Amino acid sequence: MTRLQLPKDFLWGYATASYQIEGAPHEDGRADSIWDTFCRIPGKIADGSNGDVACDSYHRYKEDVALLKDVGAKAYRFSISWSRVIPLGGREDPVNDAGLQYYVNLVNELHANGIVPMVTLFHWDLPQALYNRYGGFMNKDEYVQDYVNFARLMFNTMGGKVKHWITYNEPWCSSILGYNIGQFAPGHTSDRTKSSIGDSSTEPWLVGHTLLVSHGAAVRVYREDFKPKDGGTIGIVLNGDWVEPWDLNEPRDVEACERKLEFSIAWFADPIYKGDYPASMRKQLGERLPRFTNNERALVQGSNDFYGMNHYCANYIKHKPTESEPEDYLGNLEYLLKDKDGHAIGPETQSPWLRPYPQGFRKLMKWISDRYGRPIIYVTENGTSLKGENDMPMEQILQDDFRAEYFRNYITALAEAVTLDGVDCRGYMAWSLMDNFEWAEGYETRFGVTYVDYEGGQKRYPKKSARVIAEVFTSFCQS
Ligand code: PNW
Repeated sequence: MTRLQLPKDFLWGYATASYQIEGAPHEDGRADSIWDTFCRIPGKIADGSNGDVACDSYHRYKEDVALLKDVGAKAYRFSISWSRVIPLGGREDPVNDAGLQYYVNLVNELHANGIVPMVTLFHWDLPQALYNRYGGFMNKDEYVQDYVNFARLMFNTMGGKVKHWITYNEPWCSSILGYNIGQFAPGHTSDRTKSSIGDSSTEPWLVGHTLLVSHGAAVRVYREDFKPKDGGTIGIVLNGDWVEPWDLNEPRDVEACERKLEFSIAWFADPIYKGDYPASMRKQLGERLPRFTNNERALVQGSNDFYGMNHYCANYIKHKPTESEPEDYLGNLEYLLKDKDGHAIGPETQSPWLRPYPQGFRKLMKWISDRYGRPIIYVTENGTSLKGENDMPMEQILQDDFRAEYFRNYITALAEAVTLDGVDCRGYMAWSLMDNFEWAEGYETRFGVTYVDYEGGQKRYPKKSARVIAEVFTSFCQS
């Protein structure tokens, strides 16, 4: 039997995002993002909460870094709050040096502790001012210039110290959850019971296009003006769950599986690696799916130095025998938690969409690797919530065997993909370093390997899973 192995210098660690952990929304000149305003709308966040305090990382970043060191992390993926560094967001708007300094301090603290920073420029918190000014992502020409200006500011400020850049976290979520379902900021949807504005049949595809083009434009700036001297790498992070047919013997379910992967992953990855949207999307969406101009294609195609992969779970997929609805974003199919025989894909967690299925991780890594010519992959998120965790006493929370097993199984699946399938994976960031603001789920759902005591002054207590992750990587990474 081949021994499962990961490279000795494999970059493993933890991920977080600005709005989920920082708090301090009005300190040192930060202005609102679309998440600050979204949280103020009654009914949008499960427990009525917001990111006003969160993990208080704006004041406790040194504790965060000490925690990372404590749990043996080699790397830390965090994101920039755009409205902290350019409060009004735009290319003519003033830069906020105090906000910028926070990230410089964080990066310095990471380096002082031997931890590699991985920076996500955008993890969903668009400056509210840009949404008000021209509709944010819906105005491609304005938005691309403002995003590139923001990206350039960050490259300029930290390019010497940051060698791993991510343009976007999960553009699928910004497009579909933000502009189709309306579950995430800014909450656009055709469903008038949820929002007075939005067109689910057209807006998500326009938003996705804007995000892709702006990603490509920022990568070009990095490659032309920074990469030659700074020598770093840059890529986008895409989310994607694995899929299994609801009925293995139904070819239309098998076909629908591929279509589901195309509508969620290839929507963004095909333009980047192949130069255009997948044929299945063009077929279903027609002219609602934008077309790349020659200039846009030149920006987008080939724009990934690495593929950033967020992955959590899997679903069963059942084809729909009827014509697709205009609001459909899945590829005219149903995704289900049980197959034809009533067998569940995985155990329940606190997140309705998340059922662990570790073998799906290995399969998806291979699918990405095969489809895109064996790119360098960084797993930029992977993790789980735990059913009822928030209601448990603290001693029980710290003994999170379910999460520890999840990580053991998923990291083993990763080692299989690398050792047995030849997938070129260079790093892995678990989601998340600590419990934090889980978007529309508020604080009821915890994803951390560290317990955060929100009532007791945001104190942090490592859970068992933090120790297990270190053990698992230590055993795979010895050569
Ligand atoms: C990711 N879904 O998002 C995000 O990048 C993180 O910020 C987040 O905290 C983490 O996963 C855990 O949820 C997702 O509904 C959020 O399918 C929701 C979904 C997928 C990904």
